[in-house]
Amino acid sequence: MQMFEDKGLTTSEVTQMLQSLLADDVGFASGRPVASMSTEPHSLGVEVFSRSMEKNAGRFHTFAGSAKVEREVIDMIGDLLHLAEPFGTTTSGGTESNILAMLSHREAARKKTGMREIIASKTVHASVDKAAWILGMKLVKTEVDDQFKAVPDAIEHAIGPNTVGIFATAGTTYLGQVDPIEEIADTASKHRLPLHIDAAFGGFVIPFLNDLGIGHHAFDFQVDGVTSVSTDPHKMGLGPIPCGCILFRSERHLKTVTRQVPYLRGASAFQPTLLGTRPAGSILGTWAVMKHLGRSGYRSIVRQCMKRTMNIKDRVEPSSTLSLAIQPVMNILGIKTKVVSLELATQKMEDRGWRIDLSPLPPTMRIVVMPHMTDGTVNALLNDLEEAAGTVPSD
Ligand code: 0PR
Repeated sequence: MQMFEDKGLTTSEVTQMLQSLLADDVGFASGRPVASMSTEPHSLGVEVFSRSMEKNAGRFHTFAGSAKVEREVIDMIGDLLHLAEPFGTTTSGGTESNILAMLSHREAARKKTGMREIIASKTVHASVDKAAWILGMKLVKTEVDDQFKAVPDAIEHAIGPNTVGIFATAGTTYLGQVDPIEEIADTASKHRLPLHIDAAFGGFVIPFLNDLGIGHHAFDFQVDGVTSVSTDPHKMGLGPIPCGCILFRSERHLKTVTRQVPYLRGASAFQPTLLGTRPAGSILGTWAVMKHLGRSGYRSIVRQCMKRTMNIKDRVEPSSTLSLAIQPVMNILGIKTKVVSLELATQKMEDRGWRIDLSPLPPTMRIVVMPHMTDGTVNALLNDLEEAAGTVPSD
């Protein structure tokens, strides 16, 4: 059988085939993905996106209305992250944002010769390694403390003649930890280095934790010395995939990542993104979701996720077979096993249909309490976790 046949199939044949192929997907509605940082996008965003499929955000000269909407998304996120006049762009997600941030560090230090270096703690997301690899730069990784936070002194100590920038994280992938941004920013300012904050996950969580009095984290443009911040509407922003965003404090930084496309006109001619053709629909969907939910909508979503996070904590802490790596800072938990190996417990959970990550730093099962996790899911998850962690292997 040819893979790409000459004669096309009917729409209903195609739909049926696709349905059977997709039977292996574990959708959010099942409640089973419990380590994902994305979730079921808000229905309004899905509706807007599905009506905007033809719109190309790489062609803002043609889609000038979509360009205005992107501007409003940037301005809303700027407002959320304490930057009155943001310079930035939406992106395809946290990876592209980190590549752009590192590119801006490299380009701002063009005069430096030799292998340019970026400093970040070892809890930085894998996309930062990818960025250094792509950009031909060296990522110098520093130690973390016993709470898995970056150590400012270690960062300062790692600064050398080839250092061109620093990365820190607000909401680490591993444990949802927030690095000591203020102290790192002091170091960055002292050494006149740009500082990027990866708030891919935390950007749509921390401001609301602060509002709710659950956290007190200064992590964004409120902190002098922070030069760029990235956050992803397609994670806790409930926007449709793909939608990330990076903001720079000054136009100078945005310019360093902007290229001219000579054959395009007007708004399309200057592109600060890695991608050319890119969906405007997910940007429009994100705009709609942000407008519809408002800050109060996100606050209640974060409150709900934190309530469920604390329910998990309250059951894990007294357990004789499970323990927590750290006290949860946001809606992410790292769970350790006391009796059976982590690998075995994780495998047992996978066998039961759960989609859990085995996280290396520290070795834990990683749970992200996203809005698609209901009280029922949390309860079922914990029942299975207790069982999976409670049986000693008989060998
Ligand atoms: N920065 C941080 C702090 C992140 O956690 C992530 C994604 C990124 C950047 C990259 O974002 P994009 O994926 O949008 O490019 N973190 C998780 C990841 O490593 C998200 C995740 C984790 C998704 C587990 C699914 C999953 O099962 O992909």
